[in-house]
Amino acid sequence: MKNLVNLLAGFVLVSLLVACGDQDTEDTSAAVTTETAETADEFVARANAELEELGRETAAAEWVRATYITLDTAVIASAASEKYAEWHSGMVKRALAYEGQELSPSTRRAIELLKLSTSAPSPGDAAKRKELARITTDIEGMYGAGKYCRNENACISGSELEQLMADTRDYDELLEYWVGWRQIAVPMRDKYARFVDLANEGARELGYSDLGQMWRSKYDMSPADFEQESARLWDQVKPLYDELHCHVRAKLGEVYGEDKVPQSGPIPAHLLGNMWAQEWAPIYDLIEPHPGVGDIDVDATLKTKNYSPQEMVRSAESFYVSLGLPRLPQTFWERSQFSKPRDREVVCHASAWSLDGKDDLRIKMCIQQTYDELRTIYHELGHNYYQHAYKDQPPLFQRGAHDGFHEAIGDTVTLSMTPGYLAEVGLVNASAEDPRATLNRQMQMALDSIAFLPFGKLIDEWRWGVFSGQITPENYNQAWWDLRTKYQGIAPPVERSDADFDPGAKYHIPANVPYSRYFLARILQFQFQRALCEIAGHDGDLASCSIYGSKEAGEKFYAMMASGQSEPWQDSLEKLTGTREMDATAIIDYFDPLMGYLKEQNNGRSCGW
Ligand code: X8Z
Ligand code: ZN
Repeated sequence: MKNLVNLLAGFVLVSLLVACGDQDTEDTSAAVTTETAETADEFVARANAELEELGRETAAAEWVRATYITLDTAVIASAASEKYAEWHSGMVKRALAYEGQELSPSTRRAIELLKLSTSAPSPGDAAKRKELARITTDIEGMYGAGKYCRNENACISGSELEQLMADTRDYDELLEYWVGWRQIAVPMRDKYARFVDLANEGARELGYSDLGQMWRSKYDMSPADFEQESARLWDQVKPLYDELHCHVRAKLGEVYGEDKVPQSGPIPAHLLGNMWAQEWAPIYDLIEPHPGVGDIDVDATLKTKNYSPQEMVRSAESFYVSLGLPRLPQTFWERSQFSKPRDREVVCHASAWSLDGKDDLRIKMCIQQTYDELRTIYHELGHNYYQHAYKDQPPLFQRGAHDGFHEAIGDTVTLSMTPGYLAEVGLVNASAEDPRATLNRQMQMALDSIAFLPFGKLIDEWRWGVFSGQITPENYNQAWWDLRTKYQGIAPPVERSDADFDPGAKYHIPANVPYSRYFLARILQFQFQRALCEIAGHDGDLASCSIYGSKEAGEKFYAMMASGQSEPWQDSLEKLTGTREMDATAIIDYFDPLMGYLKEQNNGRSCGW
């Protein structure tokens, strides 16, 4: 539900509707006059009631669309999105009547969140609203149905290509998949440019200078402060990334040859085990510090024991249950999409949904039998448990404290998937404590957590530039690669042109899901973990802590989730961690042993690009 602010990323925010009966925007002024008879509190109560109903309807349309991509479901989903947009525009206009009035903090917050409750605000003009709804539906569908076809009879879907990028070690074959997948995005470019114009117009009507400024306004601080805050966090973690980059580049140089991986420049973007070079754990086998020491090969167990998708999801659920959280409802098991259907196009990119803001929780994935996928399941259930925890909040507060919190719940839980935990649940063989095994595990985790950080940072930096007009359609691709090289130290393996639209080959761009949330989550998850491990009474270093089975930790974690977005995120963070600031010291401490190793390995190498 690209148009509902949180929808996609995992939670269908849901909300809404209706009815104030009229779907006619032309009568806004009359409506304002009538509605001002409502007090602000009554207005917020009505917004919540309408949001609940409209959200249910929108979520149903979005679910059907995402699990069955056809021309008809595009009509249904864009009609639902248009209806929500119309309601949203009307309500935000009515809310203007309360500006300048003395309101309770909760009412003021609810009105502010109402304004922010879309990631693509529509212009008031009905024709433009319709056009925007259709474009957003279409481009997400283009992504979901995207394939690379070697010839008419040999097409490979996006999720299959992702797996091939993880498993293949042949330079040219990887290049073929990498280039092939990016073909799907070429036809999105003009549509995306139009989307930017329309959504910017909508954002301006709401009083923001552009959509980027609106997105940066969601964090209980000024948009300028948010920009600084994310720059500050990046500066904190950059030294970790630089060491990892240097070492991985050296190893890839050994594997592919220094002619292919020059040791003083950026790494070719297709060699890192991931279609977008965003997480590198699939190439762990090339980087493993102590080959074969300690069993962390969960992939092998999943395959040998032939885990079904349901069993993988049960394993994740059991973790949350061990914290004292409830089992997922029966309907979750009946209504979720765990596997890629054979007979129709779907959006495979993983997401977690609350269809009714209550108990109708679901995930939508195309689960494969890998450790990567298992971790994604734990991630998605983090969203579902958050949704479950805040279901008694009014709909306008049924979201994460900020969107990075929503992403961080499941990510935090994956930090507890220690070798001890994995052995306890039969996913690896128990192994004796060995510092070499600890280092191996740290490397495997860093290839995900640390490698991801610059990617997490740059996606929205690109969009901020696009929305502000600093980056124009002719420069979309060049600006994308400038940022990819600046932050990640990677480069396209073949020449790209302005006709290409490589950002469109990454799900969150066509689906219009803001991305800073993932960057923040990768930092917050370690802060959460540090606090939870203390509550769980762990002693020893943070990396060896698993909160599996700790009801005390579960209770505190769940209590934070239950607040939803009813209070500034700083308050929620303080209740759990004792601090009001996001801070990267926990992730830095966590990887301290690995950093020692990397510095040693990089000694004498010339790092940087
Ligand atoms: O999109 C996701 C989740 C759904 S919220 C699977 N993630 C980002 C991505 O895949 O790009 C999780 C990690 C980052
Ligand atoms: Zn997520």
